[in-house]
Amino acid sequence: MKTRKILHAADIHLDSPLQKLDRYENAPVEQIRGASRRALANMTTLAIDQEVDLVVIAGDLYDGDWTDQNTGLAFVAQAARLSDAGIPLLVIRGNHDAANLMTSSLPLPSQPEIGPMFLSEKKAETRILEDLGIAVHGQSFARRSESGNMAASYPDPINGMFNLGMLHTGLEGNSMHANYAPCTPRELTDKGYHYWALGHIHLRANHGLDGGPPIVFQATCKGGISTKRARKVA
Ligand SMILES: [Mn+2]
Repeated sequence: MKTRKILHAADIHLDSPLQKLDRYENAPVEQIRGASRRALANMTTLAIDQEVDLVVIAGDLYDGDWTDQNTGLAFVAQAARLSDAGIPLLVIRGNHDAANLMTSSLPLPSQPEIGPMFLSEKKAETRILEDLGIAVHGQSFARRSESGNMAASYPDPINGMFNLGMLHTGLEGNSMHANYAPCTPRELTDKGYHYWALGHIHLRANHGLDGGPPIVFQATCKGGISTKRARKVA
């Protein structure tokens, strides 16, 4: 099997207002406010420098509805850099940027071979990257709260391909208050995929079971945001 490089990111929370920052005297407010944009630009540079084959963003790319178009334009600029480098990008929406929260959009670079950058919120879908032998399965949040087990309706893996699942989830199977696509590592493992690209928890961790695929949360905004905030479930 040939080696392919996939960059998995999540929870960029682009232009997050970072509330309560003014409580801290002498906080470098301007520098911190730009942190999420720098994180996105750094991620893009890394993908290009490393010549990755695919970038996936597993939800909460945006912190919420944009206050103006500049937030969207900041993403379009980075998406265009990836597109110019010939790197496909797939994104799912999380609870912060659920489909029904977002009131405007901007045209994104087209990816005729694999379809729109954002995966559907209507049902789980599969995108095939034929040349790479990769199948990406995923679904966007339709609304801020998704209390159903979204992963349960994800499509079966495709034989002979590298199957990657994208899911925004709190990964709390039996929690009473699981509003974030509850499911367990066992259920994800049983899907038969080769990698689970999760989002929602801002702490890098692999929840993969012995003998199963990696089930991974990524920490984002490295260096820009305090550990306290980074540990918060958003
Ligand atoms: Mn989230």
